[in-house]
Amino acid sequence: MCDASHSPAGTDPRHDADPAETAEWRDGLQSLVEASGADRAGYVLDNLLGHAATLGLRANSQTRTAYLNTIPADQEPPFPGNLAVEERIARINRWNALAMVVRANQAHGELGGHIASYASAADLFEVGFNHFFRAAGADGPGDLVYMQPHSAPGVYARAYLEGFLSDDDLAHFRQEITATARGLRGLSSYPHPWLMPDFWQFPTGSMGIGPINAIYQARFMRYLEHRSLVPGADRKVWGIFGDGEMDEPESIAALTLAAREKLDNLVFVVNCNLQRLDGPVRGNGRIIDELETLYAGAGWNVIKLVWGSDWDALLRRDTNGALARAFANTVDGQFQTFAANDGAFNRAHFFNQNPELAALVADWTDEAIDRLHRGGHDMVKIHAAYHRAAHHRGQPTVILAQTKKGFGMGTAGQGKMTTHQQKKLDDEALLAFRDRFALPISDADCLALKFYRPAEDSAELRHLQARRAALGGHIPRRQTQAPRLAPPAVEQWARFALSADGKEMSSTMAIVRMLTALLKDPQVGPRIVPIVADEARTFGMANLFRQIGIYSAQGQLYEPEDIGSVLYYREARDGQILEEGITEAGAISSWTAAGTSYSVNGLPMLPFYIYYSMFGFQRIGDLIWAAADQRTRGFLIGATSGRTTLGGEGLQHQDGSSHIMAAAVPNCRAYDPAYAYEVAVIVEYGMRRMLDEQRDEFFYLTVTNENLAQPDLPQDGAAAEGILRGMYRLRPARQQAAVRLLGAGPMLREAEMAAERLHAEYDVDAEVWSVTSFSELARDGREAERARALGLATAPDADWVRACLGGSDAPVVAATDYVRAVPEQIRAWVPAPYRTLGTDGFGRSDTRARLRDFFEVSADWIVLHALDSLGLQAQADTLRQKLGAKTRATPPWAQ
Ligand SMILES: Cc1ncc(C[n+]2csc(CCOP(=O)(O)OP(=O)(O)O)c2C)c(N)n1
Ligand SMILES: [Mg+2]
Repeated sequence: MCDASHSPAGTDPRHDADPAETAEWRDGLQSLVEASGADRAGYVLDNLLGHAATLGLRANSQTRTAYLNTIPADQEPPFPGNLAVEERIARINRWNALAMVVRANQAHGELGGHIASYASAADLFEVGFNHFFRAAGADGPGDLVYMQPHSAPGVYARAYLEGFLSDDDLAHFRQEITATARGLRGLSSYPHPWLMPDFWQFPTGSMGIGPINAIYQARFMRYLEHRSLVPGADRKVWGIFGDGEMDEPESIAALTLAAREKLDNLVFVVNCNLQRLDGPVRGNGRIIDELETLYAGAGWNVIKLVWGSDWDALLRRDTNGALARAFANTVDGQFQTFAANDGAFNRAHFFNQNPELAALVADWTDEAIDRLHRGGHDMVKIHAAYHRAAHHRGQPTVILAQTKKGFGMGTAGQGKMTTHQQKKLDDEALLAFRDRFALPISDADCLALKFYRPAEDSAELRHLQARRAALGGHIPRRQTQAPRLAPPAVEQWARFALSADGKEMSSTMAIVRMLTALLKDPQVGPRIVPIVADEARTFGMANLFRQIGIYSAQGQLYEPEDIGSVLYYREARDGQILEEGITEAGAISSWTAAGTSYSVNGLPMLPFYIYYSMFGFQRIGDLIWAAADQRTRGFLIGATSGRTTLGGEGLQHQDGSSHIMAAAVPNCRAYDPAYAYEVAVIVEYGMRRMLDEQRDEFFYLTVTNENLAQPDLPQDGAAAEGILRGMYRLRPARQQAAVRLLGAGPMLREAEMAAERLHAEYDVDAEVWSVTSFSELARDGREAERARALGLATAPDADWVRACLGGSDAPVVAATDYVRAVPEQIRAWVPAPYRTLGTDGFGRSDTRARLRDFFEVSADWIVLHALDSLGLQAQADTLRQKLGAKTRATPPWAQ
């Protein structure tokens, strides 16, 4: 029950010293509303609140309004469509969506799917499709719609009526593999651009990703406009999300950003069916009120859409505010119970609470009470809310629409605790559903779950096609064509790295220098989007502040403290850097928006998101997974990285695992280069693959802040191929290698030192290989093995690992700054005894040298394992002593 102080209809006598005076002020406001209208009264109220703040009054600012619609009935614009026809279309979609799920489940019991979510959201979708969601076409670039994932069946049902999905498609909901085997196409359970590249644009399946991606998408649109890369357009980002989904931190993490940046191109529709999967979202409170406070507090325009038109008559009758008081005293758990029960129950338990309420419906039948709609099931009210949202200026808008979960599923599901996972309906429930929505489907067709599509010249299809034609065509539709962009020749931006001539430099410094040079390229330069999450100075990128500016929609309203410096902190409306502040989730969302611009805007952009590698895959791996699904093209730069190389940093920063996680993302190409020239070769290759060849893949590079004497790119030509395929021979043996040392990233130097020591101190001839990517090597190995097993004509003679290490059985020792699982990936293809050294365990914040010794990856340890592999025990014993082997019984990963 709600605190009386929140009651809009009265004051709380316990805290009111002068109720008569309070009433006068209230009456004054009431008169203003009556005389000048709600907008004017709202303005005056805001003005007074602003003034109150200047007087130092502690106004308990009310971001919570009554549990009523924000838009009064008399302010609704006329409904422009054909209500009866549009309601019939929605009913047909409800049926086809339901039939799709139940059919898939009947055929294969393990195939799930959701009915209740779309059942509650159908009208919210339909009004959007009929009146608001514009497709890309001659009239403009089109709107972008982030759709609730488990409402996908409804979106497919709509596409079926529009004629761009077929009966066969619908019959293969959740059967992508079966369908492909039959030469058909299956429909993925959730929005999935990887599986349905010409249909879905945004993968929203993991709750929270849709909302945050949508916000940064709307922000990126502005960025492109402000940088004059696209013309200004009245283009909107819509998002239809669940009320339960709002509990995800990502959903609400960027609300203030959206308001701060005045993203009036953004509209959230939160389907408040009051339930999530297990039960009520806020059984003991009201989610709509809570979200109103949250969004209004963050600076959004909030539209509550709580009650349908048929409540208006009751509210007009209710001159004493009894209804508003009853709403204020009813919690969501109770509203859910009302949703699950019929008119008689609602009369007995809601209206009969007191005589005033009972009187309101005294002359109503139970059926009429049963038909009282919630706001999110009333197309006229939904239209009014969308219309206001679409025309609102200066703020993003959220529409909080109250619905019933499982609407129309009757006793089989409406408002039931278990409705979320309902995917079976018995015959009786199917027939009841058909009758409830008056669908012209015979008993036999109903029980056979036949899809229903009215005749092409029916009123429904003609109307629907006309509406979509007026809005530019079908949606969702993903654009796959984009212009190619030829990257500049590597010598233009990385000569310093290719011919480094032994100069000392870290690979982090090298990549920043490359980026700085690339930014000057007339073709690619303007398309680069450098993204940082408050770490630009860490990576030596402060020079870019002045050079290309930090994007800020407002420009720079202050004189920066360091204005006199050549590197001053320059914010500009056409600034190019996205400085996101400390939000990796936000930064990766920007990266995704930029990296999919080739599709969304037909304008290829090239994002470089540069961050501490530990705060990437580990922190926001699911957002990266969604970006991969979304076919994002761009660079992720783990700078700085490594578990021992980041010595002295906060322990949480030390990364020993990101390469394992990156290896699991199918279209991520992950590299751990050691030298600046390797970085150059990989960046050049990445640009060529993504911008020119337009492959849907992205590149992950880890670089480090360890200064190294940088050698030149070996001139033999084989190095470049090896760098890209994952390994190449850096130092040949003097005569014949007795042992082969593999070093990755910062451990390459250790391997080189180990080779020297093996030669000088033990007379062991060692060759050294630079491994730039264990994951690429492993992929290659797997592919070759599979092709051979399948007898495919494309099977290569050997995988790259064997091509490099074959022809000798000299032992191989690999060292990495990551966990051993990284080099272990290639064990199957190493044709000799193989040892892997890595950094398993928790880090320490000690010096690099001590860390490398602690984790047993330093040159000494590489030497020890080389000697041990060769059976040179006497020599190994001396070294064991030097390393204090006896005191090291517990391995580092157990400490
Ligand atoms: C990150 C994540 N966690 C859990 C789920 C599983 N899941 C799918 S839908 C759902 C409930 C959604 O409730 P709500 O957002 O209120 O949507 P409704 O179905 O009620 O419209 C859950 C828990 C998921 N998809 N993603
Ligand atoms: Mg819900």
